[in-house]
Amino acid sequence: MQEKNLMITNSEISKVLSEIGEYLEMQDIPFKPRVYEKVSAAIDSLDEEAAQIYKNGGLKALESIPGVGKSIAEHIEELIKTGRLNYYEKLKKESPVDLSSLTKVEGLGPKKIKVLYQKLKIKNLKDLEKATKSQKIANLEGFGRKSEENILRGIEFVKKSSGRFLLGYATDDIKVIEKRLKELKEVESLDIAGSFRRKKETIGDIDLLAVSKNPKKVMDFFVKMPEVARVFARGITKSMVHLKNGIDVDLRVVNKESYGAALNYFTGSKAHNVALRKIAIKKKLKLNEYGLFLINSESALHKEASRGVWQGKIIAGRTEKEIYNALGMDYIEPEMREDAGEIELALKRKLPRLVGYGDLQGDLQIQTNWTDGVDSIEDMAEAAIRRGLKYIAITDHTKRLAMTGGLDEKRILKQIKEIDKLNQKFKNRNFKILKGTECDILRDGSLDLSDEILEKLDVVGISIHSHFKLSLEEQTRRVVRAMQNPHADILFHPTGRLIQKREPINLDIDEIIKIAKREKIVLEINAHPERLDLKDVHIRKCVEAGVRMSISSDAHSKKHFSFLKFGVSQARRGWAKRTDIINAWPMAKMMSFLKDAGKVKYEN
Ligand code: DGT
Ligand code: CA
Ligand code: CA
Ligand code: ZN
Repeated sequence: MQEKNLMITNSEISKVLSEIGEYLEMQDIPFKPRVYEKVSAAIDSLDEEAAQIYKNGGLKALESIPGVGKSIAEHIEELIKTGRLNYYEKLKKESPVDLSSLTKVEGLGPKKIKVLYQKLKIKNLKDLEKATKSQKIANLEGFGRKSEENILRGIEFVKKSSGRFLLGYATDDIKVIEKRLKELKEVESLDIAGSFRRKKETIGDIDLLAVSKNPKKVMDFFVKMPEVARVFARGITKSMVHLKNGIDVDLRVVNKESYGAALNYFTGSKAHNVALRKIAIKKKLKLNEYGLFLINSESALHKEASRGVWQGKIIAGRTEKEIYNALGMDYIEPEMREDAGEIELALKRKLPRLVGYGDLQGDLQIQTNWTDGVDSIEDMAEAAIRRGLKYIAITDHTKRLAMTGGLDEKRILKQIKEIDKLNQKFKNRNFKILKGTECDILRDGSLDLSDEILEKLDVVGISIHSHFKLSLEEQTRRVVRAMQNPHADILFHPTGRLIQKREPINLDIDEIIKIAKREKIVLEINAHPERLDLKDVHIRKCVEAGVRMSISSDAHSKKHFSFLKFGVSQARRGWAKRTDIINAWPMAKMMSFLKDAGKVKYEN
C-alpha cells in the first residue's frame, strides 16, 4: 500500500507532458507540441497506471502506449523513477514567463502569451492585469479592444475561483484517503461531511468525521499520510492538514453518542443548520454538534460547558435520522441541505424521492475515436456493459468542429452502418448502441447536418461550440431556433459554461425551459466535472416546469463513464426524481419519448 502511494499517477505524468507541449509551442517548434498534447491525453485515459506498466514491461511496454515513441518513453521512465524530469525543469527554468498561471486565463494560449511577453514584457497574472488596465493590449496586433476586455474578465474569473476545487477532480484523491482511514482498525466509522457530502460543484476543503476509541493513533496516522504536505494543527479530537494536491483536510474524532449530531452539523450547509436550530428552539429543544437536548430551564441554556458537555437531557444524537425525526420531520438527503425549501417539505413529510445513484440505464452523450474521443465504438460499448449500462448513444461531433475531425454526412452514414454491424454482435448481450450526433448549432441557429441525415438517427443532440459571446437576445434566439428543428432531441450542455474556466453564454434560461416544454426537447445535465451544466438551480426550474432532462457523461474515453455519478449528484441537488430523467427510464419508454421530441405536442 505504501509503495502505491508514492507512485507517480497518470494524471501527474499527463500534466507534465502537456506543459512540455505548451513550452515547445511558445518556442514555435513545429509538430512536437501536438505530439506531447496527444500523448498527454493518451496517458490520462489509460486504465492501468503507467508506473505499473513500466514495472511490468519496462521501456518497451511504455512504447506500446499510443503515440509514445522512444524519447517520450524515456521521459516517462525518468518521471516514474525519480518523480521529476530534467527536460521539463529545464524548459520551465528557461521560460521567462509563468505559463501555467497565464494559461488559466480563457483564450490565452502559448502563442499569445509569447507575443505578450515579447511586446509588453508580461510574465505573470499581475503584469497581465496591469497591462489590461492601462489598455496596452488593445493596441497590440492580433488582440484589440474586445480581446483585452475578455482577458480582463478572464483574470477576474481566475481570481474569483482560486482556492476552490472541482468536486469531480478532487473525488478520487479523497476516496483514497477515506478508504485508507476506514481500513485502520482503530477507526469504528468514518464519513466525509461538508460540501463534499452535499456534492457541491466546487469544494473549499474536506471535513472528515470519525469515531474511535483511540483518537491519538488515528491522528498520528492521519498527519503522517504520504499525501500530506503540511500539518496546520494536530490534536486529540481535531487535526488539520494541507495536502500536496492543494486541498485542506480537517479530521475530527467524536463520540458515538454524538455522531449523528456531529455529522449533521459538519455536513451543513450553515444555512440549513441555522434553520434546523430554529425549529429545535420552537420545540423547546437545543440542537448542536453534540446532540438534540431538552431545555428544562432557562439557566440550563447558559450552562453549556466550553468543551462540549451539554448538561441537559439528550433525546437524539446517534444518527441523523433520529435527529430529523425528533424534530418532527423526514430525513433530508445531504444534496438538498441548502435551506432552499427542503425543511418546509420535510416538516410536511412531502420531500421528493430523488433520482438514485444506481438508476441510470444508459448514457446519452459519448464521443469516440471517429472524432476527438480516444476509444472505438466497440470499446466504449464494452466499458458501458462493465458498468451495468444497457445502452449508449454515440454522439460524435459534426463537421463544423473541424479540429475534432467532426463528421460530415458521408462519414455519419458510414458510422451508422458500423453501429448496425456492432449491434448484431451485441444482440445476445442485452445491450444496444444508439445512433446519434452532437450536432453543432451554427451562428444563425441552423444545424450542421441535413434533415435527411438527422432523421436517420436515434438521438440528435444539439450544442453550441462557437460564438459564445452573442447578446442575450441573439443567443437565446439562436438556441430556440435550433430547438425548433423537428429532429432535435436533446440540448447538450445548455449554458456552455466551464467551471472556473469559462462563463456561461448569455441565455434566457426561462425562455429555453418554456420552449423545451413546448417542443418536447430534453435538456442535458452534463456530468463532466468542469461542466455540470445544467446547474442545480436550473434543474429545479425544469422539475417544476415538467421539462425532462438527461444525465450524460460526455465521455471522450472509457474512463469517463465514471463522471456519470457527478451528474446524478447535480440532478439530486436540483431535486430531480427518476421520472424527470429520461435515461433513468426503461429504454423503450425513453425511445418513444424521443420519437415525439421536436414534434410540437401540447401535452404533459
Ligand atoms: P466549503 O468547504 O466552503 O466548500 O463548504 P462547507 O459547507 O464544507 O463549509 P465548511 O468546511 O466551512 O464547514 C463545514 C460545515 O460545518 C458547514 O457546512 C456547516 C458547519 N459550520 C461551519 N461553521 C459553521 C457556523 O459558524 N455555524 C453553523 N451553524 N455551522 C457551521
Ligand atoms: Ca468543507
Ligand atoms: Ca472545513
Ligand atoms: Zn468533444
